[in-house]
Amino acid sequence: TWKTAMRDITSETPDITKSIVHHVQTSLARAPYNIDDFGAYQAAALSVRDNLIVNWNTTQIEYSRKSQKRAYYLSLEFLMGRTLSNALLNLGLLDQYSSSLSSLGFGIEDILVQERDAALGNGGLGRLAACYLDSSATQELPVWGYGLRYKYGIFQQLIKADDGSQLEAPDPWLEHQNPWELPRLDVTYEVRFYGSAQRWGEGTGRATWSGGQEVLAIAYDVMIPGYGTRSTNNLRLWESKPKRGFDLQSFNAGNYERAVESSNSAAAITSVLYPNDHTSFGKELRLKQQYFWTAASLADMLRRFKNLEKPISEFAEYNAIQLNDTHPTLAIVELMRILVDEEELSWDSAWTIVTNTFFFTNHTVLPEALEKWSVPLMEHLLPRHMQIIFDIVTVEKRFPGDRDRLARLSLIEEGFPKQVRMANLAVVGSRKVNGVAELHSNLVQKNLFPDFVEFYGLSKFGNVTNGITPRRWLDQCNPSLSALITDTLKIDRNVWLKDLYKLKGLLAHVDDPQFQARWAAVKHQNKERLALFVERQLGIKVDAHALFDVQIKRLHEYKRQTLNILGVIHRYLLIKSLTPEERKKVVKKVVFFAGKAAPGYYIAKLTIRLIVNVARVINADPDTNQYLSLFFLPDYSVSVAEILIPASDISQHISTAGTEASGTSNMKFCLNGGLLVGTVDGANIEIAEEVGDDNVFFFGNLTPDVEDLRYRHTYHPIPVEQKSPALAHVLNTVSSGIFGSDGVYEPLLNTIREGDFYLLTDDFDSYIRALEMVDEAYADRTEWVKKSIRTTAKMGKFSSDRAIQDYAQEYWNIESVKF
Ligand code: 26Q
Repeated sequence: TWKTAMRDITSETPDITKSIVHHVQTSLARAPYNIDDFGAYQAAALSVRDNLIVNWNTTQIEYSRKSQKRAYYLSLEFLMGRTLSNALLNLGLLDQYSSSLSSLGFGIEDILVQERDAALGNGGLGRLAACYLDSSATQELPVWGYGLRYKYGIFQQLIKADDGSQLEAPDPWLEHQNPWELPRLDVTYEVRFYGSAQRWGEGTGRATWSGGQEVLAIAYDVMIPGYGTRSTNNLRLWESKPKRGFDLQSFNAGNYERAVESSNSAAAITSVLYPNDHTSFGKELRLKQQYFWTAASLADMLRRFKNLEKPISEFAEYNAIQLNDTHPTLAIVELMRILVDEEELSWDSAWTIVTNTFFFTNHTVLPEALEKWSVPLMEHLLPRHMQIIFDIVTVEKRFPGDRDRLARLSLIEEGFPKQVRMANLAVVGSRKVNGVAELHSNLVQKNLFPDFVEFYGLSKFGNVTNGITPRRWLDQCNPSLSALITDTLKIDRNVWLKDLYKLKGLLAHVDDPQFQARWAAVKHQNKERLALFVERQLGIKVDAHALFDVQIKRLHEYKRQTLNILGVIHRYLLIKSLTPEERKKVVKKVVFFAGKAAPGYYIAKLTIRLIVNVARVINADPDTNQYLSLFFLPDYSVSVAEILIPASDISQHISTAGTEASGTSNMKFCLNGGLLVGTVDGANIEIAEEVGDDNVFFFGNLTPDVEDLRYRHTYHPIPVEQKSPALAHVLNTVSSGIFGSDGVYEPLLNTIREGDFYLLTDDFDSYIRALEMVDEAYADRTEWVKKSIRTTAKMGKFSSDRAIQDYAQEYWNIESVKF
């Protein structure tokens, strides 16, 4: 216990133990004998942080000394999850901290789970940014992230006990001090809003922007350690603060409300992460977030560049800026403003610098996700930027073309009000544009920006298939599998975790019965771990011998969780119709769902409600519940994913073909030996190319057919009864009220009966067939284990190390900094 440890501290005590105890007594100002698990977590974190700070400092000094080109990853989301376990792994200190904590009377597992997730993101896009930071640091690349330090991350999801619907609660993740950030109260910038812009210098395009409101941006630095290197990169997050405490004049005049008004509005900018993904609303506060963040980040980059004492014309030779979707597109305009108005460069030389600096990644082709901002709002909030956008438009108009084509190329969409198309602006202002998987990148070229492809040529458009970090998504979340792999490959973990292609060495062992048995045992152990987690969360026992089937992602119609739950109901009705004798032949299955719905997304929330209520009925049915059970795990997060992914036998990635840009959890499941049930969409296609078609359960219509099918839904509709009697039966069963009466689900069911934009009626039968194939394959357990091994073995391509290399070489042109 702590008491003994304290008394026993001698010169023999390991330094780590001393350091933990030291932080209890100093940083935490607590007595070591009354420390709980949370206090022990805090002390251990502070002690680990000391190591990170030293490495971080050394790295940043080296970057400055070497003056090489740097890259900046601008993302409004960084979905980091927990840090302590990752920092310990990357520093190579896990075993030492584990034994120090144990000598102090604590189990490392109990300590690690004390940490709250840093959940500054919605889903795929935010988690991708986090994986890319890990890979950049690991490869010793001079890459910084820039984002916002939201006071509240993605909302906490609660499931209402009475009707099973989603409730949202705030996520006050900074309630306790955050040991992973360094407040840089001295690194601040002033960011202007509103005011007016006055043109000057005839023909130069210059202007002065003045007046309005000024808000202070304060830097908080999050340390990003690389794996197996001292290289420690920086993620700089901005917090907003009023420039002056409050308006003293109003205060003295007795108008207290007015006195704090503007200071409140300044603090509000970084108060909360917007919880919508794939819908752009046009809220003023969101636009404020985007400008606040891009302005502060660019000012910071410029200050750093000026320290190099190079001519401003060389800016793009020293800086590459990656735009994570259109959210930071204003950075293009802001850099123009700085170069033209403040550096007094000519418009053309400024534009050359800008278009050599920026790179733009698109993450979705869904039209409702494409950002547009109303011109009047922009004129009001950012008058100078609106002028610059109009000037870019004028310059672009110099190029020939017919009127329709020019309209499609235009940055401004006609209408009431007129709108700025951020994606077009991002394309025009960037050196290169990329999608996130082969299919998606083709759709970006053919459907989203065909006129720009014609205009600029294909060389401006590329593909970088997404990747995931194998450190978090294999070694950390699945230590037993990692250990088995190391043991089998007979090479250091350090080596294969940095060169994931090494996994193909597992193929040589695929027929070894002993290895197969160990592989299966690891999967089973992970299923037991998940079963225990579910029992603690929901109080229901789970049979770990059943097939585990998982779908975890944001709730969205295009991702078709509805298809999955209707499939579950189909299976339930089928089992129910069997005799007890027949039932014994059924493959036992447990289905897991998790994911959040945007608070205003009515249909997605209704889907959650249906899943929860179907689960209540199915799990309580004694005829079937040993063959089929169903769980909706509330409050999905990175940490929950770390438990679910290693435990899956199959996972579902069943978006309507052509709608899921890439998907990244598909990669995580396969890396952990889980097989995919999926449509021919996003990165599923490239995964199948790597692991082999026989190891993926594909179904459904293909992308080229989607347009035609939708056309037929609109102009030649066929009733569900005719198209898929099985689906019609399921829909009628839901309507009949056995999962809740009063017709609550009708609006959801009607999206399928009428219009069926996401083509559930077209894909249902082949989906059910794919699941039957899963059952058949799972019955031959040896073959199944081989499929599982082969899948993991062929996942080398999907390391985010490969993706970051692609960006570093093909886009940013940066080199690693070794020291
Ligand atoms: C835009 C404007 C206003 C408010 C919110 C937004 C917004 C926020 C988040 C729009 C989109 C997002 C997130 C998109 C996203 O996560 N896309 C996913 O990106 C992954 C990484 O590339 C892909 O794997 C997924 O396929 C893609 O859906």
